[in-house]
Amino acid sequence: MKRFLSVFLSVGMVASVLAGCSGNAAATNASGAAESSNAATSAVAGASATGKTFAIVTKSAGNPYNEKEAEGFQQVIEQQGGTCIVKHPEAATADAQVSMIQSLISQKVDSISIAANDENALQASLQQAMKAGIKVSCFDSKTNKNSRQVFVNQAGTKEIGQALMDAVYDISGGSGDWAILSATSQATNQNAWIAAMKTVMKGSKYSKLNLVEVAYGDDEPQKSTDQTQALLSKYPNLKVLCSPTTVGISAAAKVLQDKKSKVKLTGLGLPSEMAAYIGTDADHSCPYMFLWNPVELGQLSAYTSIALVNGTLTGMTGDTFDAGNMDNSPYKVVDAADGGTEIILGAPFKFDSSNIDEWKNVY
Ligand code: RAM
Repeated sequence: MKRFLSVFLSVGMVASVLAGCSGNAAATNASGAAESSNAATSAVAGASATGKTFAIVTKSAGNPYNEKEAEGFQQVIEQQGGTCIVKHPEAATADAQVSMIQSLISQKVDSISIAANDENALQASLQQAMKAGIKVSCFDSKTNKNSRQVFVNQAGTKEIGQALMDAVYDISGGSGDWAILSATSQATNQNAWIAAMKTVMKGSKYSKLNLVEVAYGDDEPQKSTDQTQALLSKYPNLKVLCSPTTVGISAAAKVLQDKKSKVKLTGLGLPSEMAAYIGTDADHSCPYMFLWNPVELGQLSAYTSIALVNGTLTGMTGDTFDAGNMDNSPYKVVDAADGGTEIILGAPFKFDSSNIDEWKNVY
């Protein structure tokens, strides 16, 4: 079905409507209702996964976002006739991922798709995998360019940084103290988004905003809760908290809303976890937030892995490959900022009180 998507990159800055091309967070059908992305998979001619084994390694267990990614990945692999191995490390550490990679090499899987907990620490293991003939790609959070063939990126890093920075500007009224509650200090994706925000913040428009601290909740609910409370007591003039992690934002949303705090929240959150906190009145802690569709990110990673294994994709700039019914298919490999290559799923999508009810049951 043809889909229509409204993409708002940043409030007051850019609002664009892309017709017929979702491929990311928000697909709405012609009647405007949210549509599950599960229909995005379909058999791709010449892209069979039969007889092959495809592994997905997420950042950590117990994170619904990671489970959605794995769900999309598994759907496509199994639909195309392949065997899927899903691995969620207990904690979001590189060490935990290294032992999983080692065991996948011994199992002689055909491909590994990984959301890296550290940009450089997986290099030796992933290079060993590639030397053994295993196809290696990243999704969500990348390794360095020497440790992967291609990165499946959820949205442009600069676009995410711009959307978040404009949200902080808008929600704070353009001035005052604000803080970031991130995931782990080594997470490549959060670090890239934070760096992108800091670049945007250099613009004179943002000169009255004061970033007081970047705190780390390690994508653990309790630690994220504790870090939020610590920020509130350390910075009495805090106006806005920005959490570019679904685990951090939902923990912070609860703390702020329960306390009836005046501090407002934005960042990257799952609609299903954030619906109770979204709203512009004093009773809600988060006026609006952004995300993309994690199920579709997993699906695109699966199509990428299948194409790598079948040799229809090498990961070089300019390569294109078929991704079933996904809305931006065929996808194209482009240059990434780190000198490697990437495939971009789509654009960040804004969730606010006007559309959160439509999305909260989708992901
Ligand atoms: C958390 C994870 C994930 C990130 C999302 C936005 O679930 O850190 O890597 O992409 O938040």
